Amino acid sequence: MPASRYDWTVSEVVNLLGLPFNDLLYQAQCAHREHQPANQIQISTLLSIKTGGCPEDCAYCPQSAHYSTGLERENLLDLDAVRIAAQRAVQSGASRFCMGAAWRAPTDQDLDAVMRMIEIVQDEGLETCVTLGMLSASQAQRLADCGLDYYNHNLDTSPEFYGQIISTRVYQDRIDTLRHVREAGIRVCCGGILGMGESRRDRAGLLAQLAAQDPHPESVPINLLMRVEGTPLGDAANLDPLEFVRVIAAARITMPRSMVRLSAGREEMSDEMQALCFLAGANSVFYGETLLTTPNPDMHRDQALFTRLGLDADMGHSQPS
Ligand code: SAM
Ligand code: DTB
Ligand code: SF4
Repeated sequence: MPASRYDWTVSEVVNLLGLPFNDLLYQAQCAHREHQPANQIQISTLLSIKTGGCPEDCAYCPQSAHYSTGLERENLLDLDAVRIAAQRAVQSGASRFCMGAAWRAPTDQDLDAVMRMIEIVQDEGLETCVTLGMLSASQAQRLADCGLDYYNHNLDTSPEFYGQIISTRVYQDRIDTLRHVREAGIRVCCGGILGMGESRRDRAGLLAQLAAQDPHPESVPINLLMRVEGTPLGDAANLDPLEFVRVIAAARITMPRSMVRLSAGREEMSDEMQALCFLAGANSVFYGETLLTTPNPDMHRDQALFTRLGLDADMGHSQPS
């Protein structure tokens, strides 16, 4: 088994993305079968524990206080609401429960509250993941001590395109948070967003940054932009669906041992496009009718898709008869 590489150059990834589609998918499928179970997908659910009113200006985000998106701002959820959502996630067959907060960075007090939520989710037997914004080394250590399994923090795009999307924090802040999380011994969930008007080279640049992390992030969420009216990217141009599939394939080839998650944007994808993404090496999805604030496919549609594709989605009750 070849060792994982951490030295992918942007040009090499551009070349991968430019391969004839069949050659690229063949290479990705070979990497997938060498390093991953061929027909299994992992299921995560999301819960927004603190919605809206975020001080950051991420141009894609409906939760930024800089834009009028009509989203109702909510305070931190109470513990009962978290317990009920976690129990629902168990019933739906999810293995991981990810809680997201619209913060630039949590205060130490915020962290106390989130740690109680993590314990509740652990009690339901789920893997835990949180995404709370930037973390200091000591905050990451506190989360590790409470047994958090994963921290999600995305690089979002290439270092070159980043400045056109976010001005309130820099790329290096993200790299620093990822280092704090890794050094605390928490597994890393880190990916990005496609369809924000970036070039192919930017998409390659994002993958090269992700694949430069040693070890690679255990989970790599690839989001297709959810265009939300009122955000600067509310009317971004469509991304060619086959280009999205190419990026999934290149993620699989460059990070063969990672879980590659088909994340935001599945609502707009046809079943056939999702099938191509699974063929290209995606082996995880967000499941449940909402992401954080925007819609996700109906659970029955997803179950039917997994059944049609013979994917073992670890959902107990949804296997084909
Ligand atoms: N506030 C924290 C932060 O940004 O680090 C955590 C929550 S934030 C909503 C988590 C991630 O969701 C972002 O990094 C971004 O990649 C993704 N995201 C947000 N809005 C999105 C959209 N409209 N379409 C696709 N992905 C989006
Ligand atoms: C990730 O990469 N995608 C998820 C999760 N990590 C936190 C969030 C997607 C959010 C899409 C926009 C929304 O629903 O507000
Ligand atoms: Fe805030 Fe996160 Fe949205 Fe950026 S992505 S505006 S940090 S909630």
